[in-house]
Amino acid sequence: AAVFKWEDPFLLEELLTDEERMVKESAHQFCQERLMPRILEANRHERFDRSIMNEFGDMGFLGATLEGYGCAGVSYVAYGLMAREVERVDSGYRSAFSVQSSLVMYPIHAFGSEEQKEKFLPKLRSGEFIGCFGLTEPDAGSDPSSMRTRARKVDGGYMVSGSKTWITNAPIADLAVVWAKDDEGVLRGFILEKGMKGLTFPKIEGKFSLRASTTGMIMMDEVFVPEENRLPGVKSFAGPFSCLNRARYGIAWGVMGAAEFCMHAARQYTLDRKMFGRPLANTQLIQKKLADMQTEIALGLNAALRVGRLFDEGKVAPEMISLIKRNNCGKALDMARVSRDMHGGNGIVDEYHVIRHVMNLETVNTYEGTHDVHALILGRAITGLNAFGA
Ligand code: TGC
Ligand code: FAD
Repeated sequence: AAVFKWEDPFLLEELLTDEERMVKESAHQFCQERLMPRILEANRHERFDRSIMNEFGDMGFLGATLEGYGCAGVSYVAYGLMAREVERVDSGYRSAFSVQSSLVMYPIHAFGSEEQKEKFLPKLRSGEFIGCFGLTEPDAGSDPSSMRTRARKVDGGYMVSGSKTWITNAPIADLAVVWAKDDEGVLRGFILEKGMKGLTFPKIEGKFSLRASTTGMIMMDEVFVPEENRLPGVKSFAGPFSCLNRARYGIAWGVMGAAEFCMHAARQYTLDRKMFGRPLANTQLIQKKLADMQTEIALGLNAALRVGRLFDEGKVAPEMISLIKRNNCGKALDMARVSRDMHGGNGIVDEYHVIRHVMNLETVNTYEGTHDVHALILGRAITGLNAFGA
């Protein structure tokens, strides 16, 4: 007879290849054994342990979908499974993993020269180098095309000036992939290296969200960037957006990991806790909340798997990614809030971990295109009318 597994209602596990199942299991074990014990203190003290990047490297997580340069060359589904396991622990750790893989290594692999690939990819893959991605500016968030950062052509390279903000990993970065417009207004991508004159990475303090991830700015005051550090394969926003497609796809999986943590915690807590003479889980309202969570997680994971398969078949459209990024982030945030409520007063204490997921998911719902911006991307596809600008 067919079985119903409450934690995997549609038997998603059976839809994975042997390699993907292995990736998932080793990622799960690593994240639970190595990351979970550190997260409470890291979040309390706003600390990112730099050695986590080396450990990600040792696990083969960094740039895992890429071919060559020591990268693992696994499927996009396997990449999604890694994101899910990392974010089951913390969205900040998943951020560090996504940025390095999808926003730094991918563009160097896709748009870089052979020399750039050989110089940077092996060290990024191992975690010896940390990279960051500078698109957002203080006055250009949802609308990156209004950016002010400029790359003026000079002898032997470019003078880059401007500022980027909300940049994950910037304060600990060895290099930054920075997007800037040239003299003709054409978008270009550059690899800026720590130590270049005029380049600084100030830290943003006081975040209530993603506290275990370091966030900062990239300040560029007439930074000379030699021609050999320009990404030769990019000359439009299609470049950075193709990086975002990959990161957004990983986020759609990742947030389901955070949601699963919150649901499992709420289930256990309400089984254990008695109120009015019986376990909380033995009440109709609590069971309805658990059923809602189980449903959203099952739908969200199966949608992410479908998009992952299409990615691997070369048939993914950006709108598919907008749909799952938007829905899975919004639903995960709702579920984390409900789980927090089900934990009562304990729900606000970091030792139960749920409030940390609530706080983190506020950011995840906003970065990589806000919940509403992805609605507008879908709205444009549905109606043929562009609600963004003029
Ligand atoms: P639009 O006219 O739509 O497009 C301009 C050019 O880009 C192409 N394009 C895409 N290509 C590939 N994938 C996509 N998803 C693409 N979307 C657009 C398009 O075909 C066109 O190409 P070409 O060659 O004809 O020039 O541009 P628009 O200015 O109207 O765009 C509007 C909008 C709102 C969709 C876009 O600006 C947007 O996505 N805004 C959101 C900004 C955003 O997501 N920022 C993320 C910053 S990075 C980040 O948050 C990292 S956090 C990571 C972490 O810590 O985990
Ligand atoms: P705004 O664009 O000012 O939006 C404010 C509000 O207005 C939102 O609710 C939005 O949905 C809404 N809105 C905007 N336009 C419209 C419209 N046309 N119609 C209706 N509503 C609209 N960026 C990077 O480049 N690299 C990184 O590594 C990175 N890491 C980040 C890490 C963290 C912790 C955070 C918080 C952000 C990070 N970001 C990064 C930036 C992130 O991508 C932006 O915050 C995001 O794109 C939104 O931009 P904004 O914050 O300027 O908000």
